[in-house]
Amino acid sequence: MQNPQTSVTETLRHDWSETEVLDLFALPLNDLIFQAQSWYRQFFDPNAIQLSTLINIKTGGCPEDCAYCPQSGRYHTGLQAEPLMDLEVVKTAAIEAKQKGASRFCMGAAWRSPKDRELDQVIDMIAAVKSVGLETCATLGMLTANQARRLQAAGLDFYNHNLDSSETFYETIISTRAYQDRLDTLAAVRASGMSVCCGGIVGMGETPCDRAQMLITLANMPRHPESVPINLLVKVEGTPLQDEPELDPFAMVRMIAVTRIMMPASYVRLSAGRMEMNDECQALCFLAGANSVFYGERLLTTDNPEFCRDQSLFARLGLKPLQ
Ligand code: SAM
Ligand code: DTB
Ligand code: SF4
Repeated sequence: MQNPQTSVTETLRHDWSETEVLDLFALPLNDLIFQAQSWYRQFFDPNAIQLSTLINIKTGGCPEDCAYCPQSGRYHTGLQAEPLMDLEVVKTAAIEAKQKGASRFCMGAAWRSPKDRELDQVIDMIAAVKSVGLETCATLGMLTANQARRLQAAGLDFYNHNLDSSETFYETIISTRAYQDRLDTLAAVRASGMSVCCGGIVGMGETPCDRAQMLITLANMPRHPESVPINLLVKVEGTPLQDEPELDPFAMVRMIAVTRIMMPASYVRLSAGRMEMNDECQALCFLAGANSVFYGERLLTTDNPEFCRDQSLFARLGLKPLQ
């Protein structure tokens, strides 16, 4: 745990260079994990894990062309588009998530950006989820400053909006909006007073330089995102990235470790892709400093480990869910 004499803000860095970060990526794995653990233990109980349950409140039919995403209306993934979910269905799912031990409930919508009328409905959902006693998070696409303020006023605790990759690689993955749009939404979220949840995806064909640049953009922000999800690409048939080669599992472990070193006081989430990882790989990710997962049988449109499988993994590793 951190020495109370030193303030957290003094310890955290916002001046990372690409060479420094690439050197971290290139360390022998044992040295990298030792550094990550050393930072991790200054800020967190290393045996506690934060659990967020996801729900897809609006499925498919999205106008954007994100090459990884099964919810883009442009690809033929066999996904049936659905309208915005009823409030009662969301509340029932939140009650189940709470009973199963989640501390946060994250609502995702396949939108480029929400219309104000849609935001009204999400605001009702935020109140319902809060009444269950869960932290709230939403990921609804791009926001204006005013929309961010409205969500904050409604009690939304976190807003998730990922950078996904480096600025240069991003342009090869999404053509319907620019990296700067992402940064603008993140700035609006930060200015509103909500906590920021922002990370990316590995395994899309990016280089270690792209991974380093994405982490530098995050860590060199005036404040680190409170939550950093690291997703392993889920290769969905019908998306342009369906045939991407398998990523070396150790590349995921390294990405988690470097994220932990650069943003030591943030929650680092081992996010999408756990269905493709064995228990040993997940344990290595926790050793590298991941202290959060998506918990529940579905992510947005794809499978995630079942509740009981995760409960047994946490018990075998001695990990205690945070409340
Ligand atoms: N439509 C909103 C947006 O894009 O901002 C919110 C939902 S979107 C599905 C949220 C994030 O999920 C994406 O930014 C991406 O990081 C992640 N994601 C989507 N499809 C994925 C996949 N196949 N594998 C891994 N992560 C994925
Ligand atoms: C995040 O970083 N990962 C989540 C969440 N934020 C919204 C989404 C993962 C989606 C995986 C593919 C799917 O299930 O559609
Ligand atoms: Fe739409 Fe979000 Fe999927 Fe992109 S990631 S296609 S914006 S749902």
